[in-house]
Amino acid sequence: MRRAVCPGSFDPVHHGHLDVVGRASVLFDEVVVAVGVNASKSRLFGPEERLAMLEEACAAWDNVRVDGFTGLLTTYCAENDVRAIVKGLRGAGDFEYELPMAHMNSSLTGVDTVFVPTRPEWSFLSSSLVKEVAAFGGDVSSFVPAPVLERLTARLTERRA
Ligand code: COD
Repeated sequence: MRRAVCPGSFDPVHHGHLDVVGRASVLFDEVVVAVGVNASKSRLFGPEERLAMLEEACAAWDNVRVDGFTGLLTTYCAENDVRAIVKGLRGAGDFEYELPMAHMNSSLTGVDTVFVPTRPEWSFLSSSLVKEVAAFGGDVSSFVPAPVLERLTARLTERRA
């Protein structure tokens, strides 16, 4: 069984993330979308909410499941027999950011990272931009699944109240 992990904060999940998950599901027998903590980012949604949004968004793929993790990604990979970490690369900036993490993860436990180029149509997309645009009333409906849009709108309305 070739099991891979697509890790991220997914705060919230958007179509760029999902495109990478779908392509990973073709390359590997099983894909775990692992919701972790990026200590350098502030969050809009709690872990349970991010998991719920991903479960809904990934339901159509038979070989994709969603899980949460805390601590090191490499520990999660070792404990769950994960052979590869799959990451999407939007451009040179992502490569500069991701390469040291890939080397660090490999040097810790030997787990390899597979990079896939993001689709051009999603290459500008990030959860941070989606949140910023939505917070100022911009239309982000083409960037996130409909249930995510609903939760995002509700959360931002709560925050404004
Ligand atoms: N199109 C396609 N793919 C995309 C796009 C896009 N537009 N945007 C992002 N992605 C992909 C990238 O591969 C990205 O890595 C992934 O989706 C997740 O993105 P985010 O922004 O949700 O997630 P991050 O970068 O905040 O997640 C970072 C982790 C939580 C994976 C990382 O911090 C981590 O591994 N933390 C655990 C602690 C750890 O092990 N630290 C040591 C690292 S060496």
